[in-house]
Amino acid sequence: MRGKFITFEGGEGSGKSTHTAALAERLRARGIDCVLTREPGGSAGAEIIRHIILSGIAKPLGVETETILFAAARDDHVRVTIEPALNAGQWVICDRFIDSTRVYQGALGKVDMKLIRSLERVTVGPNVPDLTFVLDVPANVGLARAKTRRGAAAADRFESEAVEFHEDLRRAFLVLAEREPKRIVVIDGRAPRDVVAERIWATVEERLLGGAVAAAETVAP
Ligand code: T5A
Repeated sequence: MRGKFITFEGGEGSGKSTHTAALAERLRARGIDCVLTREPGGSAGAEIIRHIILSGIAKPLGVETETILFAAARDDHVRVTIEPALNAGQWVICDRFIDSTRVYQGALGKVDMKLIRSLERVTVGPNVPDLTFVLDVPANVGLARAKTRRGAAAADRFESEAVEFHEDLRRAFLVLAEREPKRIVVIDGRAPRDVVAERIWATVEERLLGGAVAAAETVAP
């Protein structure tokens, strides 16, 4: 049986890396084989493109070119990592995916959504996420967390944008969630880590495991 595909979205420092890893660990503990991956990146070719984009060297080429670079990275990632895993019955947990392009390049970058949707059709095809979490935190909270985590390292291409840009990002993710409530679930990322993790797990149980894990845990000795 084909595996499930779960993506995590949200602003900088909203907790995506923390919670993709926590969910993968929890699924593995329940005997579900899963692949933990991220965008941009997640395959050898896509990691090279990640470096080009996040270093900022492609910024002078314009936002359309950056969008095409994200799409090229996604194409490699889907073909090499995501699709084979799903076809082999593994679950795939991905830190950022199509909604990041729709928000960063589409809503904020003003790239024509027709171009973005066309690129999605080519790169993603049928591999649309079964479930997407948007971790919602105020921009100042996320940026402060991201800054603490990176220590003395320089902010990347998008982290170094103004705080207003990050507030606009937050709103744009919430708009997407309103448009696709069947796929996208918003989680308040300000809550303590274990509370956020429990809310995510409860949603995965309800939406993708049909409550089966909860029932099994109730009867276990
Ligand atoms: N991008 C990406 C596009 O523009 N278009 C696209 O199509 C795609 C795919 C990727 C950049 O590329 C852009 C968006 C991004 O700007 P990245 O380096 O992968 O950049 O960085 P981000 O995805 O933004 O991830 P970050 O690493 O900044 O943040 P995370 O993963 O959301 O946060 P995380 O888990 O590392 O947590 C940050 C800190 O907060 C703590 C953690 O321990 C960590 O120290 N934390 C909490 N603290 C308190 N309470 C909680 N609940 C906490 N949860 C985590």
